[in-house]
Amino acid sequence: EAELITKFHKQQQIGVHQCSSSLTKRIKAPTDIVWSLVRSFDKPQKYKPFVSECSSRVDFKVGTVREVNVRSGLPATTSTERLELLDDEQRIFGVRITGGDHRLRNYSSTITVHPETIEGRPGTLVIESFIVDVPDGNTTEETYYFVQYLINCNHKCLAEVSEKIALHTNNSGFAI
Ligand code: A8S
Repeated sequence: EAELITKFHKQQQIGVHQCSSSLTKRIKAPTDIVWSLVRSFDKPQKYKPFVSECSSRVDFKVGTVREVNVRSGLPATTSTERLELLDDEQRIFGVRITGGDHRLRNYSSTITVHPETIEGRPGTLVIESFIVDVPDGNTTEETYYFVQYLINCNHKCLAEVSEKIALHTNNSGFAI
């Protein structure tokens, strides 16, 4: 795990008013299922519980920008996000937030998806790293806490959705 983080999530130089960290999640579903959800830049609402709508072209590629609407209850309504990295071979997905009505300036994240045997079955290790400015009026600790809470919610739902799909899919990969 530490090795994968060093290899795929090299920390950029972080500034004084920035914070950065990485979070991991183990999912009891095959890597193909998890990766197909993670890579769907046009439909983050498939697994992100705070996203209500997303306007992105279906034929997205690196450089494509999406506008995401956030559910009420959070200090945010919209987010403008650019696809920075999409590598289907190594399963690397990178997004940068370029604007929107929220407090996370210069937010950037990288997600990698790795096969791993869990309880003797094909499972998946997800690693997500982020870097963001600490907003004026907040401490670094508050910023970590807020972002980690959101990412952990995303990971929990990603696991639930993936595991549900895995249950309804037989070994040949066809839905039954
Ligand atoms: C992601 C990760 C994050 C998303 C955050 C941290 C966000 O969509 C939400 C609330 C905010 O205040 C900021 O990969 C923002 O989704 C749920 C609108 C960016």
